[in-house]
Amino acid sequence: MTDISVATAPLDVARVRADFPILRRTVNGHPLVYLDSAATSQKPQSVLDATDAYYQEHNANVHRGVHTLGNEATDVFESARQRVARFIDAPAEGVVFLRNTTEALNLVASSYARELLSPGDRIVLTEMEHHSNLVPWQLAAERAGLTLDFLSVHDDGALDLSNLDELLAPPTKLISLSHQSNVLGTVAPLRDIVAAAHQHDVLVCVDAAQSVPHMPVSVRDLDCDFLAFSGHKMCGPMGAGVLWARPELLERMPPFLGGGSMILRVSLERSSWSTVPHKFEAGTPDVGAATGLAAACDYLDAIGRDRIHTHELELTGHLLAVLEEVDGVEVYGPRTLDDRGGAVSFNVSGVHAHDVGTILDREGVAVRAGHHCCQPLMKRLDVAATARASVYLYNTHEEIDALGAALGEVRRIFG
Ligand code: 7TS
Repeated sequence: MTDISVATAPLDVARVRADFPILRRTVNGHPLVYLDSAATSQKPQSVLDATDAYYQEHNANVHRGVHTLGNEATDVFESARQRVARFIDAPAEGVVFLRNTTEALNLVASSYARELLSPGDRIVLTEMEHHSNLVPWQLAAERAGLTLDFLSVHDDGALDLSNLDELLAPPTKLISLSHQSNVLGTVAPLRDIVAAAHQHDVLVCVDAAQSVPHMPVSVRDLDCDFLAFSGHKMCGPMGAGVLWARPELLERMPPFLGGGSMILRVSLERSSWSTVPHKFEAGTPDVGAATGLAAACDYLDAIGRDRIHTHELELTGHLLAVLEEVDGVEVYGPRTLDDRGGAVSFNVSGVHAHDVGTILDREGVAVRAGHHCCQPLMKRLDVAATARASVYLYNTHEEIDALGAALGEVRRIFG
């Protein structure tokens, strides 16, 4: 298993920051304060180097060559698969390389829900899902005659589990939910939900886009059936996403895309499929991105995910305190650190979130503003949009103070 042992010394942020070239730049005459890692993280030099080294030293297409480079590229790609599996403490044959979380969830919705479920079967989601964990299920439901139902969200941002057993009863076949909300930061009590779901023979699909980068996540421990995440949110390059699924489920699922690399035999009339997980990897994969993702796993584990998580919670506590001090700021989501991570949404009264984001940018502070691909959650919160600050291992307490000062500027401009 990967080194996710309990961290002892605090994280050395200055050393971490030195690993990220982009953090040296300025924005609008100010040092960059990057508080948008929930959208995508920045990349350390070791990840950039690993991707470069792949192209400079090994580049060839995979799974087809008899030549040396082809074999090296295949080794690099397959060892990246092993590395990612270790990172999430899961069997490697369940790791499918895709582009991102969105593609991974579409694969489950298309090849499992649409193909293997029956009309009338139910899928349960929550009110706080990213569109990536909602729209694919809507498409599958429409095409296969499935129904959707939803866990709701309490005013404090926690999931309302009071009717969980009712929702997991027949005809429910699968529940899919985010481990950590990208808007509210809420962390779902997944172990309890998985245990309850399995008692009802309901499969669990976890959208781990906002958890795998930030805390130790063990598939074996969670005991989930599907887990999706994006390499670009965990210091890896864009273009490498992961679906982990129980291999026996992947065996039963028909292919998602057809083409090269995913077949065993092809005649003009019909084809048979390659083994799992290759059956789901049609066409030339992004080997460079997979290599970078493996380097990102090394990078995060060398620091220690417990240590990263602790650092982020300290920053989040500071962030919540700073936001509370600014006049007219409303924070959405849990106020305590017990069940939350470092994505914090807020609004400044009387100021549109986009204006907040634009003024913060003038001060060099990057936050996201909008509906965060969670329009149903915006409706639940009764807001059109929010501003969102999200922290990662390279952020400092001084940067949180810089956000506070820049919000003071927002207040000054809008009186
Ligand atoms: N699920 C969650 C919980 C997410 O936060 C995101 C991206 C996705 C799925 C989709 O990830 P992708 O890599 O396939 O695009 N979230 C955000 C965000 O909060 N701001 O920009 C992207």
